[in-house]
Amino acid sequence: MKPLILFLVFLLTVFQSAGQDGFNYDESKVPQFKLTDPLVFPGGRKVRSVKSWERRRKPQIFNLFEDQMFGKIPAGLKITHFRVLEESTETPYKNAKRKQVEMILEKEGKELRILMLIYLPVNVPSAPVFLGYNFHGNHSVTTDVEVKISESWCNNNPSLGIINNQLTEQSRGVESGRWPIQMILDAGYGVATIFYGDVDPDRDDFTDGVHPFAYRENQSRPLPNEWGSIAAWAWGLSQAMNYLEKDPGVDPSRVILIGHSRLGKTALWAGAIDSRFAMIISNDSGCGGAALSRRKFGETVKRINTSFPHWYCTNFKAYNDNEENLPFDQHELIALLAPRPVYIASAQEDLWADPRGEYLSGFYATPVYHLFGKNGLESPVPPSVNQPVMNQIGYHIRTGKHDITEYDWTQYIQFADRHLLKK
Ligand code: GTR
Repeated sequence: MKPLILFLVFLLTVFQSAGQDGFNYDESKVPQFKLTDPLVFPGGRKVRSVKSWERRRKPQIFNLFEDQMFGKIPAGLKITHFRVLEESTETPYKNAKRKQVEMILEKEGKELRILMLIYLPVNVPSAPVFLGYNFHGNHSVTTDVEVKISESWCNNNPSLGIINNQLTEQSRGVESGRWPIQMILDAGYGVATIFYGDVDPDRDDFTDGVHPFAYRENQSRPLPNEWGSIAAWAWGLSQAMNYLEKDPGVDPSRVILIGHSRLGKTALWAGAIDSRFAMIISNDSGCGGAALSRRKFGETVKRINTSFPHWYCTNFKAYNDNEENLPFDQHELIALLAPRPVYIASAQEDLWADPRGEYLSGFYATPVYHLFGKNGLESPVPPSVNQPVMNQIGYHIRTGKHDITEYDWTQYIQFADRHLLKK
């Protein structure tokens, strides 16, 4: 009996030290690493002024992210028409106005149609707005029966009524817990959301969504340095901004990007490509989002490029098992957003997304915020759970799992009040 128990203990130890599925969740096994310094030019010269950051160093870092990770977005590709399909104050919410806007890209007889759902507080003449994608259709964020159902391809999810890759009536309201619309409106903010599959279905197929609209003759997928799906989704947010800038109910100088998980990765890149966004929120964005890649804690570059080969550009695959040779790390993605307020959030049980790595990105981006005279995440040690930090960079780690909750939204509203509310 005894040898058997010893053997089982041995097996358990081997299993635990390997980590679940062979991924590392043990802080003591995080490799030693040296980060690239956003404030040092490749030749070793230091960035000492906002001017030299803005004119020279920031474009260098941006170009590397574009060329090696997210892929170049084709210049000049734009939504050709915006159509307000309907607007009404008859909604399930108090003091609210709903608008549904169709964004159409028309080119050579082909069309891409993207639906945006907007709720605005009627008592605010020109409202700040949270803009973000949803995973399962605009109708999934609300019980409002007037909200249209997208016909775009969606990953099957029978428990949400998504079969044959089509959204259905059954998924109305299923994500309303993630979108506390009344609370957002009551705080004086609007909310605008789009089903991400309308811009590019989330699958490794470059014949659908927006990509084909930019192909040259005989091209059937992006070149190694051309846009993957995350860059395509980021493009869509800029297009939405083109509409919001013209909507009289919206204050375009106070549009806040928000995204959870892969859509948090998207929000960060969208903020980097488009300086019109006033604030950026990354909720549990993890690997390829806010988390430092060199820590190799939880999800890794290789794993993300294998499970989701279409998210980043082909060049990014050169860093599979090769994070130390990345010419940047994710702290520099945060630095690209400076001096705008940015909030990074983690969840305690979401080890896959490396909460500590998400915090450290904000910490290592902080010297760039200092250049602008702003405070970021000043301590090398993350705060305790449910103890938000709110400088120009905000951060919290809440109890619970990978999700976006009312607790998260409560902090985002407070952070937005602090930075964007007109006194
Ligand atoms: C996971 C992926 C993460 C995260 C997440 C999500 O499967 O590994 O990087 O993006 O999906 O978007 O929910």
